[in-house]
Amino acid sequence: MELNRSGQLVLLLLGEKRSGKSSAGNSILGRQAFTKNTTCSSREDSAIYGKHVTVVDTPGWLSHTMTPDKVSQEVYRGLTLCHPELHAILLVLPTTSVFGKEELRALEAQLKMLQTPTWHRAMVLFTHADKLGAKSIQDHIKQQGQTLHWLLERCANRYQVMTNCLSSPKAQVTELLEKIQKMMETSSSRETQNILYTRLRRELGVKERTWWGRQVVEKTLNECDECDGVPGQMQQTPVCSGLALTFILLGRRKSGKSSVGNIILGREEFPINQYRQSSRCLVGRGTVSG
Ligand SMILES: Nc1nc2c(ncn2[C@@H]2O[C@H](COP(=O)(O)OP(=O)(O)OP(=O)(O)O)[C@@H](O)[C@H]2O)c(=O)[nH]1
Ligand SMILES: [Mg+2]
Repeated sequence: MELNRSGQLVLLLLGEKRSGKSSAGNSILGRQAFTKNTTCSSREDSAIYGKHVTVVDTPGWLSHTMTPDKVSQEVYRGLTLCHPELHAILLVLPTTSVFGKEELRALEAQLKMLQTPTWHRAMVLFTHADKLGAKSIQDHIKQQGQTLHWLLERCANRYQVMTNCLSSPKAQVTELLEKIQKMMETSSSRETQNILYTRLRRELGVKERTWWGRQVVEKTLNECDECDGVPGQMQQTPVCSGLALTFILLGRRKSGKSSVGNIILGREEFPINQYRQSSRCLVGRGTVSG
């Protein structure tokens, strides 16, 4: 299996206490590398399909009571153990418990403390897959609430199931590594896009501009990744309901934004006046081709 050019893969396991992180680390590495009841972060390696795989295990946080500072510090130290480069963050969730708002808040608080872009390399790892019985993981996800759906959306719907028992299916580890490889390819093409975009801006001599006295700093997509997702904002954020699409029209004066908006919506939603320019942002909604 082709993993990455350097042939090395570094994975970080994060999650609530007793979610199955150490056991998942052992399943991935194919040996008893980590012991139960983790109090300190540690890294262990194995050769898998001829590739050097490093797993960093961390102690779990608590969602329903205050996580001790020592645990948060160890989670952060886990990140520092991910050298030369962190390739994937596995957010470990047991299929045996509900992932509600409190759990999401605790997860986001810990991710924030890491102060590193997360979502473009995050994947949900569902442990205790054996306890699903006849139920499929898709059914499990469907039965869980909006919070899990939101988390999966944040992870671009990347997830893997895992049974961490003696009889754990080897195929689950192979599938996981394949999904991580695909995720790395996608995020590296995004990074390439960012580099090209920055180079183009430089070549065109586009300077950063000041708006309302504030410097508009060019952010990479990865940095922007971190700007949203505050749990308290969940209700205020418009949720895309299946087929809804949202566009924002940006451009210089008289470039035809309002006209384009009208063409898309198929009606005169945005006033067009040859002599007066738009001075406020407007929102229009409509049904287009169903
Ligand atoms: N049946 C079953 N048990 C599991 C599975 N994964 C973990 N366990 C059990 O769940 C318990 C907790 O697993 P750990 O791997 O120690 O969980 P952890 O997240 O590392 O826990 P902390 O280090 O305390 O945060 C252990 O008793 C494991 O044997 C699984 O997929 N199936
Ligand atoms: Mg552990």
